[in-house]
Amino acid sequence: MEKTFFMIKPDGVKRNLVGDVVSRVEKRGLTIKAMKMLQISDELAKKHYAEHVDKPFFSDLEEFITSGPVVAMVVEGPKAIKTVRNMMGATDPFEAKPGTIRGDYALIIDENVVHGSDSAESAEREINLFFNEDEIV
Ligand code: RTP
Ligand code: MG
Repeated sequence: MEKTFFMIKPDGVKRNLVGDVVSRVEKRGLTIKAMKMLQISDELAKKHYAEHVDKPFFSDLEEFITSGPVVAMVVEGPKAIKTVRNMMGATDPFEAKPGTIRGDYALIIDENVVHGSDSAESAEREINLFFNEDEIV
């Protein structure tokens, strides 16, 4: 069993996709171990996307990810990190295959509905950034 951090971004919440995205995770057979809605601060955005702070797109990314509430989750299952990444589809929705979340619900890279940890190290770091131990069931 493996845990990953998964998040519905502000565009997904605004577009009322929370139920559908959560349903996909549940129907796949993954287990939701923690879930909460929150608004990401500039400080948390810089920590969460630490690997991107020096990239040219970071200011747009920060503005977007702090623009409204998100739904953050800890998701568990066999190979959960890669499984969730596969369910998300490619970063650029134009490249994302139909049947993936981004391939079904998004058009542009700046608003791609979901985030998922990309490695075991990221998963541990991101889970600890968003959740206290006692919030994970
Ligand atoms: P995420 O972290 O949000 O799950 O997305 P990801 O792993 O698929 O992609 P990543 O490389 O980590 O990029 C984080 C977010 O930054 C935006 N981005 N824009 N304009 C660009 O070239 C560019 N590259 C990345 C995307 O919104 C991406 O989700
Ligand atoms: Mg990423």
